[in-house]
Amino acid sequence: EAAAGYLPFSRARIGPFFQDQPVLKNPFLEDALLKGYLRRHLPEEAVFSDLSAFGERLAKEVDTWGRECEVNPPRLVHFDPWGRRVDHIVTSEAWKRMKDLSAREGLVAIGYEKLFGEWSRVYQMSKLYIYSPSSGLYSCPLAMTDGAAKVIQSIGLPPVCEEAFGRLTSRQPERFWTSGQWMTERQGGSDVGSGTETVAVPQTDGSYKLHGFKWFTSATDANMSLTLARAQDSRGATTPGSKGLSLFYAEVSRDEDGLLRGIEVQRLKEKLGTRQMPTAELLLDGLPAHRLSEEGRGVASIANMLTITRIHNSVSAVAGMRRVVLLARDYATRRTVFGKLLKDHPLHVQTLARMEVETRGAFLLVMELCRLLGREESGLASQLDAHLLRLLTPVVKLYTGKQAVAVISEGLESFGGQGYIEDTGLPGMLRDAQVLSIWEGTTNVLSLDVLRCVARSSGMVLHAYFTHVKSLLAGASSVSSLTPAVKAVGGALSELEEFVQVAASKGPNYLELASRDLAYSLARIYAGALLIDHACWKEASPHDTYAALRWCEQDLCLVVTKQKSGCYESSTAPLDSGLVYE
Ligand code: UCC
Ligand code: FAD
Repeated sequence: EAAAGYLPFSRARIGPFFQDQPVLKNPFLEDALLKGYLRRHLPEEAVFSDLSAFGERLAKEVDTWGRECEVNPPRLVHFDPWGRRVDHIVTSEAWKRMKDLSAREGLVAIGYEKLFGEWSRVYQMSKLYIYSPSSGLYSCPLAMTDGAAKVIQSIGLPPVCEEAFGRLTSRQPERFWTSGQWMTERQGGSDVGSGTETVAVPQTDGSYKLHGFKWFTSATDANMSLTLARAQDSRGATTPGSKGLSLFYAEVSRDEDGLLRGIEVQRLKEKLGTRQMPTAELLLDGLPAHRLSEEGRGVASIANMLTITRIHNSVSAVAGMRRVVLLARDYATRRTVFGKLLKDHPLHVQTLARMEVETRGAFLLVMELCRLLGREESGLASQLDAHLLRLLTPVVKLYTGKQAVAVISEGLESFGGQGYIEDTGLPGMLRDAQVLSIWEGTTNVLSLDVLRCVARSSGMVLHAYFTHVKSLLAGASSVSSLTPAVKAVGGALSELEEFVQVAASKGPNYLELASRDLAYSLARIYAGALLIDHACWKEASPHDTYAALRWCEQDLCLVVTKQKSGCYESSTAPLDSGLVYE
């Protein structure tokens, strides 16, 4: 061609080379650890065939809907053409299809049908795990829907929301409802007790009308919501603080004129990520509602919802990590640099392997939560299981939320410059991950929740933790290939036990400063034990052993490493403050 006068890049020619894009294959079939975990614990043909078929559909069809949700984000129409206030949140066709799909696939229902007994939650969450990164953030309303169903069920299906429960857990698209979770007000999303200004005015029929301003309400196209407010007494007075909060159920409905009953949508938030989903500011102006909790028991009553949504959050975090690893490893088979494919550059593959190890540890943590939840809901949970579920829920949420950002950020880099290009769909993954450590309790707030549950259980949750990790390690004592990992986890566990005893005598300020590192240590040690345990399974592969060994090379008990530098002592707080405000 050169002889014939061919000039590459001349005029309209843009060069002959085009980079292959990474291809999403069936996310169930591609996930060795997920399949292994299920083969070990839930080897039901029905589960495998359902997840295989769903995975195929995700790769072939649904993933593009997810992208469509991002490209066509929701918008708010305040007024109709004739000036009437309508407050319509207009969502994309793809977002609506996600709702139908979620119902048909039973993404909430599976957890309540309990066809697989104590393993039903593992099945449900496995399905959500492969769905989440393709869901266009529909995973968010599903989390809140599941959480609302759990609350309603746990308070004994009161008649006023029996119908709602049926809808939240329905597989029929035309019946299926989603729920919101309106807790955050302008004065505080973490400090709900002081921050809630919404008042509930009692009506003569026993119901209430809510007046207040909800500052963050996600997936606001929901059919109902659970929310917190202060019930007024007969003199119109309310009780301040957390003790004045009650839990309310409200339906989102329109009157004969098409106007929202008791709600004005002030605006939709402009967000770093989660743009696929509407997040609104709502003025509640006489919203009809029913009180579900005893007066003053609002926070304790919504805690069941928090447990479920925090587990969903963890599932989504690990799902994001898994997805970026799947795409990155595919890309490494297509991209050639310095004369060979990326997959043949050991340093690149080492980077991918480190992401894989992080993902595996996080995955087993999340599945452990689902296992414990399933046991609790089937009435099989021992006291130890119940303690573990309470302790691990904040630990796993906070740990995986942070890990997701780190792993997905590394994942983007593995595509080079293309990882930064908007219409590859990759940057959205990082944006969406960033929220996972903020909503449903920030990292610090959840670290303090760990202290709360330790204190409220008089240390029993930690006792359960130590007992269980030791039993996992005991099962591996005869497996020589795992000896270094078992030693590392065992050593870290002893250090942690010692730390807990010393810290308890130091008082609350010391514990507060240690709480975040404590939570990280709890997560790393437990994940190490789970990786070891999984590698001991008779059908485990050598890769499972390798993953356990690699995980356990890191500082597993960083609370002790940090303690040695004295950074939790009372003298540190003014030093930190001085440094920050210099
Ligand atoms: O962000 C939100 C939605 C986002 C969209 C959905 C995403 C879902 C994932 C999707 C993935 C893609 S909704 C807003 C979420 N907001 C939060 O998470 C609030 C964060 N703040 C906290 O968690 C605080 O620690 C508070 C609000 C719980 C603190 O409240 P109090 O009242 O000051 O705390 P107290 O006094 O310590 O606790 C009051 C009661 C106690 O019960 P009793 O009185 O029986 O001892 C506590 O034991 O509540 C109980 N309690 C709990 N129980 C408090 N926290 C818990 C808990 N986590 N589990 C069980
Ligand atoms: P703050 O509490 O002001 O936190 C600021 C900083 O202070 C954080 O770093 C935090 O860790 C730290 N901090 C707070 N307390 C302590 C403490 N005691 N010790 C040490 N550090 C502390 N809420 C809903 O109710 N419903 C929704 O649907 C919803 N959707 C959301 C969607 C998006 C996209 C986002 C971003 C938020 C959403 N939220 C929703 C709100 C979210 O739950 C809150 O933003 C979150 O809980 C944090 O509360 P805050 O914004 O008041 O932050």
